[in-house]
Amino acid sequence: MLKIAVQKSGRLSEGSIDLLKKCGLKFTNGHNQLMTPVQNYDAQILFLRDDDIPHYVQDGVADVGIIGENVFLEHQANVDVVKKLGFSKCRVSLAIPKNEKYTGIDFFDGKKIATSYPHILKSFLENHGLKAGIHSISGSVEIAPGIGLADAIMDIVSTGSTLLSNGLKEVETVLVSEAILISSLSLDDQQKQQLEQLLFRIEAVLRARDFKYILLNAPNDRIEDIVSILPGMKSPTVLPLAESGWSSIHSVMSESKFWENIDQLKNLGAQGILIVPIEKMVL
Ligand code: PRT
Ligand code: ZN
Repeated sequence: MLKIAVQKSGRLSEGSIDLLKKCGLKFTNGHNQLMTPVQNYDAQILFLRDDDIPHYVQDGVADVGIIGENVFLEHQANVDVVKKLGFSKCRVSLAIPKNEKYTGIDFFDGKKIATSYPHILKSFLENHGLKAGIHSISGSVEIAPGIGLADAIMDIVSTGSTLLSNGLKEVETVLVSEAILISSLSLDDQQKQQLEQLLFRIEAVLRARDFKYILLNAPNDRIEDIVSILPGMKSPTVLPLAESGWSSIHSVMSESKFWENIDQLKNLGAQGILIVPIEKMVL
């Protein structure tokens, strides 16, 4: 039995539940529940506050969990980081009032900085040989300079609009973060095997997110040139069309690579180009 902890409600919930469901786990979403069984797998989903997950996994209340890297680094629990999951991306940054002149990192020496991440801030300051006062507050960090509580803040930034609307500017990125899968150090053999299975499925889902299935039609005398820029999983599939002299070419490539190569494909005579999402991808 594998107990999987996810955030009950917040910015990680949807991505975590979506990922587990795409891995084939069937369960009901836990709006009013703390725990739900997985109907088709020997596992339970625990719905918790994200801050509690690192220590629950360390203490064996849960066996694995999905949290932000920022929360993992702040809580310093003794757990394994198994995999970066590619969603809930953000950065933890230092910000100062927008009218202040930023003179570089020494700006923070002797200043007061408000944050919900005192450990991360402490080690950042130590690494840079800076001495600053740390005001640890649990929410609405961005209002601290405006009410005279601090000279600067360190907080999560995603689009930057919260900083902007509070008259602040981002001046240093302390770390970049995304959702990660963590696991307990004391899994039994069966749980280790289950984690391997889960990881195999997660990797198939994540790989599929980056790649697209591409279908296009091409004149037969251009197949070689087109195939040379379409990598495919092994090599592209080429099938004859009903119209003689033409073929359909099928391939798999990353979406960004596709956009880089689209003009070249068209110049080589590719027509009727279709880009289709891939559900799972196993190598
Ligand atoms: O209740 P619980 O303790 O479980 O949740 P929480 O309130 O502590 O966390 P939550 O749900 O806000 O965030 C969970 C995780 O999502 C964080 O630990 C990050 O890893 C990640 N994440 C990604 C974010 C953001 N993006 C984000 N934008 N966490 C918070 N924010 C905040 C940010 O602090 C700012 O105040 O959203 C606000 C808007 O950001 P901008 O820059 O887009 O304006
Ligand atoms: Zn939290």
